[in-house]
Amino acid sequence: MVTQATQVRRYKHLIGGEWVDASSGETIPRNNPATGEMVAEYAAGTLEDTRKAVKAARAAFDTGTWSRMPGTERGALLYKLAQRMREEEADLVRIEVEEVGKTIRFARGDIEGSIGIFEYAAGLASQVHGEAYTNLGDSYNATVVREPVGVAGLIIPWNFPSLILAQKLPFALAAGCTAVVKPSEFTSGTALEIGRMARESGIPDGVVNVVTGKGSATGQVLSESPDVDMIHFTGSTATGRKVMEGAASNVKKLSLELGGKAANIVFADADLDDALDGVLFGSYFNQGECCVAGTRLLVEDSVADEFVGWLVERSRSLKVGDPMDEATDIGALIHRDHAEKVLGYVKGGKEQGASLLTGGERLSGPDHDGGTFVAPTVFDRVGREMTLFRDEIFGPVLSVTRFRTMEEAIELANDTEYGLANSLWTKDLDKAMIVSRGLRAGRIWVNTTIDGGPQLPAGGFKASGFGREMGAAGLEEFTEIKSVLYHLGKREPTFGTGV
Ligand code: TXE
Repeated sequence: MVTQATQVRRYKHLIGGEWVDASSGETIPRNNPATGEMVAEYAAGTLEDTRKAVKAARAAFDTGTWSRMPGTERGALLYKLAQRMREEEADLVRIEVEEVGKTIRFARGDIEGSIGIFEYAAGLASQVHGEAYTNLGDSYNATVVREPVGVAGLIIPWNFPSLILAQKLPFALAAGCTAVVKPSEFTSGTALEIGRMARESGIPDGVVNVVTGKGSATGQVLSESPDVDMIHFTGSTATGRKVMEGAASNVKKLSLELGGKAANIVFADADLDDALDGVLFGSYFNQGECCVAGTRLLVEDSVADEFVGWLVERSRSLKVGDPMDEATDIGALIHRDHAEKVLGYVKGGKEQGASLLTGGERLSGPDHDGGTFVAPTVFDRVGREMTLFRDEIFGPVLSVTRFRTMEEAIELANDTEYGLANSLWTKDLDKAMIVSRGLRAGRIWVNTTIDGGPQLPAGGFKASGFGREMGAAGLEEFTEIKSVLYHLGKREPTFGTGV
């Protein structure tokens, strides 16, 4: 039996410090993907609601109460917000489990990670600084300063609602920006709760606004609004393109974290136990609904048969089901249509000649009825021309491709339009360095996967987007650079000096 929720959470938008219904009066229900029961209801945002939120963020920015507050004070308020999140950690975890379908074990990791990122970004608020140049000659001094971009539109997807919010919001606030947050219409709960906690922590009204609803009615309006100075977006490459088109209206600054198709490269000389655990985690973590999921296993031919045998055995032993059960490894996919899409890729893989070794079906029975559970799936003999190798599947589907040389492994890993992340497993230091240098992706993990801390920037090469989240670079995204040149003493005249 899958654990049922306690009560339905009913939310409004958070605009200018007030809780506001959608102007249409309409709402969007959210059903727990593991049980089918309704767990939350969000305001169905409209163009009018979104404009109102932008106006509130604009006013809060233009008054300077936040942007000109000393960095140490902004940092202290952000730190206080992180502590509020810690006090309500258990509730935030439960919301993520019920709205996303992810397992409680990993939801806890997400919320703890989010709090850690808020704390890290709080420290950065007092670190924003520039440069001074005194080498321009006797008549000049110059400073290069960083200023907040202004109003930031933060568009968040459904797979890591709080973690991806944490990769954007505290960095925007630390830089001195104000924000309109647009969470996914499937998973808006934690963004609204964190918005509430921001107010309770003393962050001034209008600095954090949260408007919920469909992307076409809210996210698109944010992208097009002339009063929004920047969009920081995470989501699909297709929607990212729409955001770029919308942003062309006032040539606003953009940071886009889009799709991925990461490889896990396993060399014969690796610690194969570690690699096996990493490959399982990399492909099935968060049901495979992860932009950096290591969905393509590239394995050295000499160990491939043995390694794939273990992989299949371990995949079959994973516990798929009740996300509230501490022992569960894989929860429910986000919604029915998405599960259908994933199963469509399974069908396509079979038709294209890949060999299905395990999984490939939707699970049913007393532990799974009412939920969108898909069994962990392994395909062997996947060729680079196959859709399984090329498309972002975003489900628990792993494809196996064999290689013979290091050069071939690098070339296969790079043979994708995406470039978000890759992992490699080897005990040979030269190989680790040469391969990581050759891989065209924003994040490389050596002998680990989907790992790290808030100090490390994340983002993509190629069609995975541009701009970075986290680290000092994550803060800099939310700043503009201004150079100020000071002339000292009387200027030499420029006109009227000709003979
Ligand atoms: O994403 P969308 P969807 C990939 C993954 C998944 C696919 C589709 O492959 O199967 O995308 O998921 C908002 N203007 N990723 O359709 O549409 C939307 O409301 C502005 C990868 O759910 O990209 C949500 O808040 N915003 C990814 C956010 O964009 C718009 C994570 C993301 O939704 C909009 C999620 C518009 N016109 C899915 N339309 C990753 N990189 O982690 C929608 N949105």
